[in-house]
Amino acid sequence: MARSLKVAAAQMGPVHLTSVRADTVSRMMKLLNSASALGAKLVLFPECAFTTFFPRHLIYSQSELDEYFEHSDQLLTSPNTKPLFDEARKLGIDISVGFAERAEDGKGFNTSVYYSAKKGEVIAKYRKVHLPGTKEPFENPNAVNQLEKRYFEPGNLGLKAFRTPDTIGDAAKKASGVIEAGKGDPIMGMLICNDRRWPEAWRCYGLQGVEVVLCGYNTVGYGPDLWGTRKPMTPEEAEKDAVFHHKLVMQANSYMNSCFSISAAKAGLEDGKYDLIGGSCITSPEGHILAEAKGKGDEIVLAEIDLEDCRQGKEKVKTEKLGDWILADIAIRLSILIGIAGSILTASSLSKQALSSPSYYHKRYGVVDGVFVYGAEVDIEIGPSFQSVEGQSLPML
Ligand code: CDT
Repeated sequence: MARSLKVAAAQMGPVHLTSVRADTVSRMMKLLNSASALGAKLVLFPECAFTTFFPRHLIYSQSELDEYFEHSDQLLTSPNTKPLFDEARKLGIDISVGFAERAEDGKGFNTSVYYSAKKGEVIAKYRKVHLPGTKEPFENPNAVNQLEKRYFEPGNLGLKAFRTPDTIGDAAKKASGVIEAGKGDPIMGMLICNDRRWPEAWRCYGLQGVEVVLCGYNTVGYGPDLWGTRKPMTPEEAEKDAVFHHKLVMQANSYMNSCFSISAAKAGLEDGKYDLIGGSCITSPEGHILAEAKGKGDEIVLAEIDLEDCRQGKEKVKTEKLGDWILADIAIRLSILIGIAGSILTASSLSKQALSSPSYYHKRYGVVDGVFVYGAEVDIEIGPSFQSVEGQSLPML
């Protein structure tokens, strides 16, 4: 049985420091209407979609900074954001959108929500785990800054997959007593920009049976202070490379986790200075690009996807069996032992070292209630990606 739906990335051109919020929201509503006319049932907007990517700027004034933030419980009522959600409800389109979140305790997060049009409410929230950049600006006055670590805390909600009710017509419902493998409501997960470069972030979702990963982004094409340089590059070469790496991670991780992905850029020359890449795209579980943006302005990227296409890879190609992981675990332990033969480290400090070294991240797999999850054996000191994921699982229906 096909489980098809039309999905879209709403790529946005630049939003400037001087942009008026109502105008930006109007642009977003226009994109939503275009997607609706094409039959989309889900539209993804970029990271921090409502404003310029303000972490480029050193802002001292709290009141000025507050202009860029929203409270997540006020998204559906604040004049800054309400019109977009109202339009989504009216059109019957689910949306996922990124914004700077001010939490009740005053902390800032780089957040994405998923809004269900059918329910008329936000049904999932994700806070970006991998915050790039620095707390303080670079000394070079011409550098591209990314002060995310200054304005945001690392996400503390984990990477929880969720189902999106009523996005496909004939999904089997548990409540009806009919449980057919792979026939339920779609399973989705959210990443934000830099998260997409971390395989363990994807794997957290992959191990929960994710079918569609949503990722909004603001990625600068040329920022040698920020990215570091392997070799000198012209801005044009650097941008080409940045687009290449964006597509590489979307395609490769879709393939490795047998899921679709949708990515939506804020693109173009923001604040007259920061050239953001385009490349918004929709990828298949086989790693192919199904649709991609043509330019760097406001644009809808649309594809019809059949979630059934996720199953072959999940069930036949990349099946995870306990025995396989025990063997992998033994192999990793042996290679550690051989690698440090002669060292005075004890076996227990060895295994601690293995866990804290990125190259041994495989060890972080574990089994909780019969389901493979990340972080089952490790604690949150190991790395930000593993926060709060212990025990969270969403077996495929
Ligand atoms: N917004 C965001 O996360 N941008 C980052 C820039 C990386 S800077 C080293 C990205 O991964 O695209």
